[in-house]
Amino acid sequence: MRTRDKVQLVGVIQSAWWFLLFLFLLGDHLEFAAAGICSELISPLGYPCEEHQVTTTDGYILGVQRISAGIQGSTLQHALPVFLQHGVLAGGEHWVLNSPNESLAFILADSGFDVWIGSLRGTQWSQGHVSLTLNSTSYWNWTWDEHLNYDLPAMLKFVRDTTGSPVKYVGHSQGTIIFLAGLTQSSVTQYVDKAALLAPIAYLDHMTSIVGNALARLFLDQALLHVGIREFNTSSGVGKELIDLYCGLIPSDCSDLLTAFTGPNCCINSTRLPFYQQYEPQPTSTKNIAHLSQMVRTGHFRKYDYGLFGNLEHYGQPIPPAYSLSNIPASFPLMLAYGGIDALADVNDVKHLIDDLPNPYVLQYLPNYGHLDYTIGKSANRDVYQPMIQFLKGN
Ligand SMILES: *[C@@H]1O[C@H](CO)[C@@H](O)[C@H](O)[C@H]1NC(C)=O
Ligand SMILES: *[C@@H]1O[C@H](CO)[C@@H](O)[C@H](O)[C@H]1NC(C)=O
Ligand SMILES: *[C@@H]1O[C@H](CO)[C@@H](O)[C@H](O)[C@H]1NC(C)=O
Ligand SMILES: *[C@@H]1O[C@H](CO)[C@@H](O)[C@H](O)[C@H]1NC(C)=O
Ligand SMILES: CC(=O)N[C@H]1CO[C@H](CO)[C@@H](O)[C@@H]1O
Repeated sequence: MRTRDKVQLVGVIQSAWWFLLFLFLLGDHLEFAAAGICSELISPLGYPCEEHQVTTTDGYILGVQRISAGIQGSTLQHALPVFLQHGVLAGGEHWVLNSPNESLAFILADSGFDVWIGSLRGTQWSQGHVSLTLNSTSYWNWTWDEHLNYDLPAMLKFVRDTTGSPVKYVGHSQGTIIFLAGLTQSSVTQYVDKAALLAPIAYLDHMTSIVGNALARLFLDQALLHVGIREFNTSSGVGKELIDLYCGLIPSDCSDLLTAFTGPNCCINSTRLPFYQQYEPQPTSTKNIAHLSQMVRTGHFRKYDYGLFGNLEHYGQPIPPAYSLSNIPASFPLMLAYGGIDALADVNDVKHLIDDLPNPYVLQYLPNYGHLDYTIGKSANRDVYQPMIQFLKGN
């Protein structure tokens, strides 16, 4: 081979190598870009955003995002860490679905908080596991008891350890169920020193959501018997059958799955529904839907009911243990914000919850608010977030 040919060959190999490296890096980059709340919903708006992964002691790998500064001139020095916990059929994206002046995560960042966003196991952002695959029945074998016992402490400990400060907690819907249950057994107070609960839930027996009631009262036990423990995904399986049935019954409502589950709202921007539905409803486990349905049917705030023999085996008693709200420390700074037309956190159930608490805490009632107005409502900033920020920052 002549020297010139050799040089050309080396050049070709080098170019090919660079090209492969380029593809590899691009592939890596694309995979990252396709996978994260930061790259899809936060960074494009100009906010600094970090993706983190937290592994629970039972092996679930959860996505956690940090918005480490606002874009309106706030600094991070002495910023209070605040952790945002979404509800069921939503994920961490729920806090950043609207414009920066409407979405709680951005508003908090612009108000000087160090914002952390959690996503519970099973949601699009938290589907990893150290050994189980998504299509195994064991992967989906959990309810909000496990969100409380594994996901929440893993994420809160991570935020507390990373920031070195106690954390402020903001939960919505199921994010309030697990926090209230956590307060009854002191498993969250080692990480959290103040909490605001939006659309708070401990009791569900007055819930008026049509789909929720259908799930709880008609179909779910049978469905569970037929399919075993599984993912509850509104695009497939039991979830899809339920939605198809609902759409058959109330076709005019069918384009709006979010409100089908959560009932009416005062202040949702309906032109954004197609955008919300690119992300939600998020998956959960069928077993978790069964646990929520148990709350609807029984009116109790208890652990998952395995049936008489299962309960004896799991809990050493015939009925599942109660989360006793009177155990919550009376001195814990807690704010509850609830709405008059909320179909999930029904006013009667919230009043029952408040009656059972050892202290009335800080209450905010908005007669015209529904379940999703607290998170994706156009006016939540003025009506809810500004008073809540005063509460979170106050002594
Ligand atoms: C489950 O998923 C894994 C990887 O995600 C795949 O290799 C396997 O074939 C799947 N098993 C079934 C039964 O679908
Ligand atoms: C699901 O979890 C329960 C309780 O932890 C356990 O008894 C059962 O064997 C598990 N089932 C599967 C399929 O993993
Ligand atoms: C839900 O089910 C659909 C259809 O089977 C599937 O394409 C999708 O990936 C599932 N969603 C999640 C987040 O698992
Ligand atoms: C409502 O949503 C549309 C479409 O995303 C958007 O252009 C508009 O600014 C939104 N209005 C408000 C008040 O957020
Ligand atoms: C209350 C308020 O200022 N809302 C504005 C937030 O931003 C959107 C989109 O930029 C505007 O349409 C709202 O009027």
